Amino acid sequence: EKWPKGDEKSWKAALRGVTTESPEISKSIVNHVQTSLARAPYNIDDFGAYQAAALSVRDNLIVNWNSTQLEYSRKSPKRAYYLSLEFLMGRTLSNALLNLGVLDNYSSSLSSLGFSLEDILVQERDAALGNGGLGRLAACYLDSSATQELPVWGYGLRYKYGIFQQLIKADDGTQLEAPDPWLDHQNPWELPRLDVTYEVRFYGNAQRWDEGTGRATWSGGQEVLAVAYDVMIPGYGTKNTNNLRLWESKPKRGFDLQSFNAGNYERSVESSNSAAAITSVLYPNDHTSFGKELRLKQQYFWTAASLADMLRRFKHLEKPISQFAEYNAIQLNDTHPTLAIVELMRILVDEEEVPWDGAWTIVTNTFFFTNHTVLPEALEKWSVPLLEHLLPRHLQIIFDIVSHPAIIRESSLFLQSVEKKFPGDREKLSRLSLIEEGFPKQVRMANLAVVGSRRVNGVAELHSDLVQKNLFPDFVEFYGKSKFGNVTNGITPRRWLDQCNPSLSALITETLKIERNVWLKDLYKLEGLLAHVNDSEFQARWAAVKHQNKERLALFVERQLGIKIDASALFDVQIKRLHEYKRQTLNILGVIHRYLLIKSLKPEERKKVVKKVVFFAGKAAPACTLFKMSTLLPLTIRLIVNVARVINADPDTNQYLSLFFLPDYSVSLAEILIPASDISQHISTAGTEASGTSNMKFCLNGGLLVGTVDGANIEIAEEVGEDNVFFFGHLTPDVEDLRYQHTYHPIPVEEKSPALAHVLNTVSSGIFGGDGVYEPLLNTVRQGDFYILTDDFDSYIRALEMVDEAYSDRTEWIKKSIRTSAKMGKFSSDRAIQDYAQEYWNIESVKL
Ligand code: F55
Repeated sequence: EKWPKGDEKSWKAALRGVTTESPEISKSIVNHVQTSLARAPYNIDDFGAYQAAALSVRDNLIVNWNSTQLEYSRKSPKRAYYLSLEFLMGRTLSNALLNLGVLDNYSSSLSSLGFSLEDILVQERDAALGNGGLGRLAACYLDSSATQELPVWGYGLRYKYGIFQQLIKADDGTQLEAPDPWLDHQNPWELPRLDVTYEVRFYGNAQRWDEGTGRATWSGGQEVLAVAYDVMIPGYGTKNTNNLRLWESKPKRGFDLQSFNAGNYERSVESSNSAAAITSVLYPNDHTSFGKELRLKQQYFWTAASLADMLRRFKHLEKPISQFAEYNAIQLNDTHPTLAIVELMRILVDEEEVPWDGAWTIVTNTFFFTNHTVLPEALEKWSVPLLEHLLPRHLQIIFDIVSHPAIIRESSLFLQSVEKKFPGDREKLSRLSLIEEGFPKQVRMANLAVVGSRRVNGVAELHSDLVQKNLFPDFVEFYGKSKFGNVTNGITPRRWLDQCNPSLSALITETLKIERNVWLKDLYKLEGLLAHVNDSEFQARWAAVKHQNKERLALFVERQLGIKIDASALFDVQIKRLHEYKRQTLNILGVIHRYLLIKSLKPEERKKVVKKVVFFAGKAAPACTLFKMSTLLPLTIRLIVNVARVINADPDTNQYLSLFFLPDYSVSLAEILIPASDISQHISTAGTEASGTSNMKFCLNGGLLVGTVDGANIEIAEEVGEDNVFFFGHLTPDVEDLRYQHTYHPIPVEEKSPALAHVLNTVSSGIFGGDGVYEPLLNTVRQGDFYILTDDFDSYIRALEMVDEAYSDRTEWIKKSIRTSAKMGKFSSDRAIQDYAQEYWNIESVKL
C-alpha cells in the first residue's frame, strides 16, 4: 500500500480551517496528528489516520460525558449499575460516529485528507473483553441505557488480554490459542483515572467483636490497588454519555523495599507481580466454572472496588445509609459478581455500623440477579476452604446469612425460617442451603444470589420458566412467584443493523418514509415494511442488498482463505462459541450427509441441487485434560476444517456445496457474516440455550432461522409466524425421557437413524483423514448421546430440505425475509432495558 495518501496542500488547508467540508473536524484531526501523535502532517498511514480520527471523536465524547455526569450529580436520580465480568464491545469508532451523528462529516473530512473511512474503521482492534453471549449482551445494554438517557453505569475489569486469538493450524486443522494484546497501542476510548483508586484486601484475619452484633474486623493479608479506567458510552441521537468503569489491579507499593534492600530481588517483586496478575487475562471458559483461585480473586477485586466507588458516590448525596437502595440498583450479570452481596453486608455491618437486620434489608432491596444458563457445569461453586483462606470475613458473613447463632431475627435465620415453613423436609432444606455438603463443602453462588436479591430473572420465556421449575423450584415455593420474572434479551439495532448493514438501513429508511433516527429508536416501526411485502420493486431491492452483502463476505473470504465463493448460492451460517449443547457436530454431520447425497447423484441430477455455502466460526475453550468434554470441542473444529478440505476440492460436488471454517470469530467478523446470511442455525438441544441473541441479529438482517424449539427462537417464531422459521427436533419435555432411554434402553444409531449411521461410518472410514482421531467425538453420539443428536438428526435433515424447497421459490423467500425483519421490534435491547428500568431497577431517564 502506498502512503502518504494525503498531500501537503489539503493538509495545510485543513490546519488553517479553510477546507470546504467540515473544516472543524479536519482541523481537529490534523491537530491530533501533529500534537497527540507527534507526527509530521500528512505523513501518516491508515493506522495513524485512525488514531487521529479516534482522538478527535473522543474530544466530543468527553465533552458530552462531562455534561452528563454533572447532570447526574446535580439531579441525584436513582442509578443502576450493571456488574459484568465481561463486556464484549467490539470496535468503537464507527459506533461513536453514528451515535454522535457525525459519520458523514468524518467521512468527507477524511477523504479530503486522502483517506477512506472504510479503510480506517478496520484499523481498530476489537475490545474483546468477553466470551460470547453474556458479554455481548452487556455491551448492547450499555448502548441502550445511554440511548434512553438512563443513569446506568457498567462496572467490569480492564483485562490486559481479552479472549484469545484463534489460529487454525495448517497441517491438521486444530485450534491454536494466542494472546490478544489489544492494549499494545494506546487505547483512545478510555480515560485513565489514576486518582480514582481503592485498596482491596485479600487473605488476612477476621476477628469477630462479640457474638451479639455480628460485627468483625478484617486485617492483614495482601492489599491490592484498584485503578479506574473510564470508557465513554454515547447514546444514539442524544448527548447523554454514560460510563463503563473498568478496574485495573496494581501493587499498592511499587515493590517490597525490605526484600530489595536485603538483596532478594525475586522476592521483592513477587507480591507486586501477583497484584498485577489479577486483571491480566479474561478467563476463556464459557459455561464452565473451574474453581480457580485467580478467578475468585478477580471476582472479589472487581466487586469490592465497584462497591467502594458506589458508596463514595452515595455519600456525596448526604443521605442516611438506610436509603442506599432508594438511590442504587445493582444488576448481577450471572453469579460472577455474587460476592458483591456479601461485600455490601461487610461494609454496612463492619464499617457503617448498621445492625445486621437493617443491613440485610438494604442489601436485598439493592441487588437483582440474571441467570444466563441452566447447564449444571456453569453453576458456580466456591470451596469453603478456599473462601476461608482468601476472604475469611466473607465466609463468616455467608455462614451468618445461613444461620448465625447469636443473630435471632427471622429474616437472617434463613435455614431456621425454612425449617418453620417446611418442617422436617430435610431434602428440601439441603437443596435450599447456600452450602453444599461434601469434601470440601462448597458455597453455591446461585443460591446466594437468589437469597440476596430483590428479583431474579431468566433471559427468554422458556428459560425463565426452566429457571423457576428446574433450577430454583424450592425458592419459588419459599418466596412465591413474584420474586421471579423474565426479561427476554435484546440487541442494539444501531450496531446490528445500521452499522453492519448500511444499505439495508438506507432502504428501510427510504421505504418507511420516516427518519432513520426514529425507527432506530423505536424498532416496532419496522412493521411498516409489511405494507411493501408484495411490491416487486421493493422485493428486488431487498434481494439486491442481500446479494451485495454476500459479495462483501465472498471478497473477505477470498482475501483470507484464497478461495472464490459463488455469491448466488444459499449462504448458511452457524457462528457461536463451540459447545456440545450448541451442536455444531449436528451441523457438520448434516453437511457430510448432503455431500454424500450429492456425490451419489448422476451429473445430470446434480444440476437440480440448491447450491449452498456453509460457514462456521467460533472459539472452543482451550483443551483441558481435566474435563473430557472440552477436548471434544477442538475435535469438532478439526473435523469441520478437514471436511472442508475434502469437499471444497471435490470437482464432482464443489459447485453445489462448499464449506468454510473462518478462524478467530469476533464481533467484527459477525458484522460481516450476519448481513450476508440466507439462513443461520440455532440448533441447541431443546431446553439448553437460554436465549441466544445472534438469532435476533440474523432475523433483523433478513436471514431466516433453522432452529430447535428453544430459547428466543420460540419468541422469534411467535413474532414472525411459524411458517417463516424452519423448526425441527424434539421439544424440551421430551429431552429428559430420551436421555433416560439412552441410559437404560439404548437403541443403536443404525436403527434410529440409518442416515446418521451412514455418516458416522463414513467419517470412521477415514475419508476425511485423521486416522481414527474422530472416534471419541463420534462415540459421544453412538453411546450416551447426551445432546440427542440421533433423535433429532432425521428431523434436522428434513428441515434443511424444506429450506431448499423454500429457497427455490425466490420471490416467496424474499417475502419471508422481509416479513422476518419487519417483526423484530420486540428484540431491540431498548425494549429489554425499558423492562429492567421499570420492572426491576425503578429508575427514570435524565434529560440534559
Ligand atoms: C456461565 C457461567 C460461566 Cl462460568 C461463564 C459463562 C456463562 C454463560 O452463561 N455465558 C453465556 O454467554 N451465556 C449466554 O448468555 C446469553 C445472553 O443472555 C444467552 O443469549 C445465551 O443463550 C447464553 O448461553
